[in-house]
Amino acid sequence: MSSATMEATKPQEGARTKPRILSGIQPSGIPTLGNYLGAVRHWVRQQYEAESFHPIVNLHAMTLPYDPKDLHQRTYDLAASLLACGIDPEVAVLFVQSQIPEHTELTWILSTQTMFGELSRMTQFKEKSGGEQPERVGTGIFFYPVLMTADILIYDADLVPVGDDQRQHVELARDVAHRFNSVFGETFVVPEADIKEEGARIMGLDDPTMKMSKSAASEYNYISMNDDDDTIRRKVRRAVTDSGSEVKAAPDKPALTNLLTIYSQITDRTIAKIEQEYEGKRYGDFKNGLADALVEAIAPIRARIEEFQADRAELDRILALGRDRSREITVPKLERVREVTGLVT
Ligand code: AQP
Repeated sequence: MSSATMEATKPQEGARTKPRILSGIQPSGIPTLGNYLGAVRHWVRQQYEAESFHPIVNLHAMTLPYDPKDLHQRTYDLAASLLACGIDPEVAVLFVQSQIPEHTELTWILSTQTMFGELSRMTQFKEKSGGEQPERVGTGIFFYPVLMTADILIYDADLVPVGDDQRQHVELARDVAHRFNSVFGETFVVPEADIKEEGARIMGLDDPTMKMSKSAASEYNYISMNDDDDTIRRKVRRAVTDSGSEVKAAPDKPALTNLLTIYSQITDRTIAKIEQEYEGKRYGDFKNGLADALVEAIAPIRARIEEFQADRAELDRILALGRDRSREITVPKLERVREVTGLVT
C-alpha cells in the first residue's frame, strides 16, 4: 500500500469525519450465511463510509471446549473468509484480538465496573451454559461480555453493527461506559448497536426456532460460506418447511419466513416479489430457486476463500498491518485509562 493511501485511511484521534465502527467475529468455523447476512455483508458495505475495526475474536472462541490446532487454523480461515467476502484490509482494520494485549488489560479494569447480576442475565450465557451444573460451566463463558465491552470501548467505537443476538451485549457495553465515565470522568465514547432489520436473525435450516450457528451440532443447521454447490443444494433440499403448500412468509410459518428472508437478502429482492414469483408453485420449485441463488452468491466467495487460504504469507502480512493500525489507537487509550484509574505504570 502506498503511504498516501495509508495516511488517508489511518484512524485519526480528535475530531472524526467518519463514525468509528467495531464489530468482531469468532474463529469457531467458517462463517455461515447467518454471519454473512447479519453482519459481514454490512461491514463490507460500511467500510468506505466509516473507520472500521474488525477483530477476529480468538479469545472469545476459547470460552467453550476447543482444540488448539483448530483454533489456530480457524483464525487464518476466518481471515481468508472475511477478505473473500469483501473486507478490504487497506481500508478496514482486520486484526487478531490476541495480538492486542490492551484488550485483556482493559477487560480486567472494566470488570471492576461490571455487576455480577448484569452478567447473570445475559441470554447467550444462559443458552450456552444451558442444562450444565454450575461446577461444569467455565467462567470464561460467563465473563466474556466484559471482554467484548473492552473490545468495543478501547476503540471509542460509535457504532457496533451486529446481529440481533448480540444486542444485549452492546447494551452492557453502554451501561459500563456510562458507569465508568461517571466514576472516573469522561473517558469512553458510549457506543450504539447498529442492527439492520433484515437478516438480523437468520434461523437454522433444521430448526427455525434456533438461530443459524457455525458451531451447531448438525451441519444441516447452516450453510457455510465455503460450502460447495452440491452441499448447498443438499442442505436447502433438507431444510424444514411448514405445513401447507403456499410459499408465504407469516408468523405461523417460521421456516418459510426464514427461507424467504434468506432468498430476499441474497438476491436483494423483496419478499413480496419472491412470493409472487412462486404463487401456485410447490415448495420444491421454491427450494430449487433458492439453492440456485445461493450457489450463485457463494461460489465466487468460496473460490476466493481458497485463494487466500493458499497464501499464508499474505494473510500474515494483512494481519500484521491490522495489528499495527489497531495499536495506534489502543496503546494511548489504555495509557489514559491507567491514568484516570490511578494505576502506577
Ligand atoms: N444466525 C444469525 N443471523 C444473523 N446474524 C448472526 N450472527 C451470528 N449468527 C447470526 C452475527 O454474526 C456476527 C459474528 O458472530 P460470532 O461468530 O462472533 O458469534 P455468534 O453470534 O455466536 O455466531 P455463531 O455463528 O453462532 O458462532 P458460534 O457458533 O461460535 O457461537 C455477530 O455480529 C452476530 O450477531
